[in-house]
Amino acid sequence: MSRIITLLLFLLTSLGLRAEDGYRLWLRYDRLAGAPAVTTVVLATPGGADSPTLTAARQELQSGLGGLTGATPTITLQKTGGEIAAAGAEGYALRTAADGAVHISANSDTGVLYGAFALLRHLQTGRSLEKLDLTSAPRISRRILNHWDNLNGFIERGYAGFSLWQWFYLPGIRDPRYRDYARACASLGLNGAVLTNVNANALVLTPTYLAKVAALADEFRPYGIRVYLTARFSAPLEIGGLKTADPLDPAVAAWWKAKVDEIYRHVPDFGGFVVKANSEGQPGPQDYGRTHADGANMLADALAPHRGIVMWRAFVYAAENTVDRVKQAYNEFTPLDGKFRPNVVVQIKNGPLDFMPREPFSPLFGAMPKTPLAPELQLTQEYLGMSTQLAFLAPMWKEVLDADTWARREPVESAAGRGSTVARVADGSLRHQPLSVIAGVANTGTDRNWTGHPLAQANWYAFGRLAWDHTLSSEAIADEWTRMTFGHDAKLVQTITSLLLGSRETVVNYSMPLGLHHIMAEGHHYGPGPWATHQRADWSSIYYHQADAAGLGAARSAGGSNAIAQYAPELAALWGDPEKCPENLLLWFHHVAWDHPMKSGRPLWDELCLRYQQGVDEVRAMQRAWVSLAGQIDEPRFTEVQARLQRQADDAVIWRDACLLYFQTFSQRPLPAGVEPPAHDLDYYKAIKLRYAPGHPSDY
Ligand code: GCW
Repeated sequence: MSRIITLLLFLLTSLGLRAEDGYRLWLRYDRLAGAPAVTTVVLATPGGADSPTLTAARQELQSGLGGLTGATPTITLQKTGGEIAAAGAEGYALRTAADGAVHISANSDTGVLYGAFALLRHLQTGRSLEKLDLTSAPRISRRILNHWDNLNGFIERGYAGFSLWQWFYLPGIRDPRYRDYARACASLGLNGAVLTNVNANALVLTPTYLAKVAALADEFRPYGIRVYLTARFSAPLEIGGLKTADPLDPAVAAWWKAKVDEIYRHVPDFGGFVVKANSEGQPGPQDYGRTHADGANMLADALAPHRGIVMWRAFVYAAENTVDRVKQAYNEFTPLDGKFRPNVVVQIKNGPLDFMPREPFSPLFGAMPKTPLAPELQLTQEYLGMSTQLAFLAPMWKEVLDADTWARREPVESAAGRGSTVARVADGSLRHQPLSVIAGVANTGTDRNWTGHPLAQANWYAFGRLAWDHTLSSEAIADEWTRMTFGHDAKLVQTITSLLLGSRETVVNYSMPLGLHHIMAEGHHYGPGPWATHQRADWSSIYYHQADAAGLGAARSAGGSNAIAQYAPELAALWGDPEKCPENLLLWFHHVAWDHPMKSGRPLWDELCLRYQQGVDEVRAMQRAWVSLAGQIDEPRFTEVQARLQRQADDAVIWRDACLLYFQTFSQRPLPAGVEPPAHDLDYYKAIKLRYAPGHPSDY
């Protein structure tokens, strides 16, 4: 047996397929056939002086160019002649000089570091250096990963192991992985990390932990990454000895001011706070009859002298509120527009509900013109199969970022609203707002390959690239990532990119097609649970699908909850009419009769069944596509993806059968031709209890 393995390893090695464990992510610097020689690289900054960031850039270029081209380049430092136009504070210019030297110039050391990674990416993706002349600058200034990591190492909704932050061993013992994390982030231009869960623990603000936070900040600083923390609103009570956390109480404001000053003594470039307040049991200003603005402004005033910011989350809804849950954030936040300090950003999940496989964009993006708004995206696939299933999320994020809010420009232009995309709201260009933020809930953990599913690395990559430049296409991002992570063979690139690009829609099809949402199993959120009822109506699936004998879907147009009215009139007119509403959002906005004719000519019920079947068929096609790459991918990654796709196929069948059998109790219609009959009855699926699923604090 072992002889066979040795032989196999020998064969693979001789084919150039070294065993991969995924640790290197997309920063693989193996020799690339045909890579152009780069003998000299000139790094140019205004000061021309060395720094830890330039050292990091040099080290990366030495190992990267050395590995890719087989020759270590000479790297020199220089002063720039003047400001590099269009590079801004963090951008870079890449240029090949007549003598063949590559110049990386920037207005800051971090810009040079980003330029170094861009040069490496250029080579890794097989592009030529001839006449290279490009300038690139980020469109959004704070590009931040949000880690929902607890101090005990558990990651809420984390499916790739435990927290990367080894709190017990810090500050003295520093895992080399911190540096590799920082390299990966910097390679994409990510410049911030919120270290702690939004369900916050005040302990991280105590001196013992601040020393640990400072150690992580020191590790990340050369890579241009600032640390941020989550602020537990009741911290003055829990660690400050105060009797209240009322934001309008001067003693509370003074406590936070002193605490913030203390943080900056530990971390001089601390980024600021993220706050989840009065949401899902978290404390907040409303506990004292104050508003979100009162709470945010109090913290913002403490941070302002240090140029820190507050990212105040708009993910709020309350059990006792009987208004449609998807309307609640808008109702609470729009009256506060214009009432926040300039260093407050309101951080909004992409959709009005909660990271479902498909939601319309949150109407808040079009409704708070005086406030900087940050999209919060979720890399960790809480509702899209965790790290077990493949779902490449760039297409989902692009769908939101490119969506036109139709928010009026000021002054109103002729084509009022046209072009007021979520991306332009986020990057501040629509209203010339200086502060811009984008946040992504990280999918990283201690798994050797960082993200559990080897292909989920692509979501980290895509988030970083879109945070830098939201105009990049999903196709371009998938192509880059595949070449850097797997190689350049045309069939391989074609196969993997199409797998990636179709995968999110496939998950939609077999789990929540046609605008269905929130019908997953309770607690861990993995797998179907359309029957789920909870003592909280807004945590029950039936609250969202509203299935009955007449039809299916949430009634949110004028005759229903009228959530549609939170959108611009142009959108409300489109989405509010079941005849015009895009079918992929139909059941989000409308309760539709089972026999409602769909665009295909089929009644809703048949269409629904066939979508679920299509999702299953697509996963099977993904499996076949992957298997067709046998021999072209190193064995560890090949086998791991293959196994996960098999699990995904099995789980897709469960989604289809469970949902169709359940909805059939209302529709009373037979499965149309082309849909495989379920292997079990409904009770079987209802009885499935997944125990100890990862990422969820309690059993299930
Ligand atoms: O969807 C919910 C998740 C919670 C999460 C919350 C939030 C961090 O199930 O685990 O808490 O969203 O975004 O605050």
